[in-house]
Amino acid sequence: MTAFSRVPAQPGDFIFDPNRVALLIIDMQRDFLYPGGFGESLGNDVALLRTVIEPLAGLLATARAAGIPVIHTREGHRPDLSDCPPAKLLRGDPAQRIGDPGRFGRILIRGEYGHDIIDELAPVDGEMVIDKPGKGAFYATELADALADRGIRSLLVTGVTTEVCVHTTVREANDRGFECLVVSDCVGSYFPEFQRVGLAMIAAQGGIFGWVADSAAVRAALTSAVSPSPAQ
Ligand code: C5J
Repeated sequence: MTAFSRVPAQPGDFIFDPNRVALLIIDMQRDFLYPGGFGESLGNDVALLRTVIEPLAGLLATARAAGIPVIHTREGHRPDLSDCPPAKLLRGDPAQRIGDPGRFGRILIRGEYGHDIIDELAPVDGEMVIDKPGKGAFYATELADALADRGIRSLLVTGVTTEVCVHTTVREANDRGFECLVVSDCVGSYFPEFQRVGLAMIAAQGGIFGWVADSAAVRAALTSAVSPSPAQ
């Protein structure tokens, strides 16, 4: 018989099967989070994103200890930009386009230093890394197949940025029938207002896109899911 786990959340308890849940870490890349990277060069305050690192490192450690599958994503493109639609390439600051040289290598190009995941959350053996050309992690990637292969039905969603790649991915997942819990202190935005509203939008209208809870609540549920029975 399956023992379900429960996280106190908005708009109500998030109930999941610990054998069918994964931790999804969206785009925790150097270029978005490190001082001097692409994000900062566009005038953003990376300190707002960096608040995510410590709680997410804690949640990642708990997930690894609990044996929960961990999937990392990276936003970026092939060096020849063949997977970057002109509509995306031409957007933003003309002086800093995707593929242009940046402080940490060519901006958002696979294989460049800035494109890779921050050292603090570096994937370990056995963890999947999905390279995605879009904002959503399902678009033009192997994510749907990977989740199906592992029997995953519920996602603990973390990473950056809340209103862009996290939101797009949660909406894609929701439409595909996954139950998503967005971990409030493990997602971040360069814009405090977008962070607040982005989280509110997930849980609004009875959880129109999913659930929201903080990492302490999620870690408690993951830890108790693997605690040995006191009767043994
Ligand atoms: C952005 C992302 N903000 N990972 N990417 O362009 O949210």
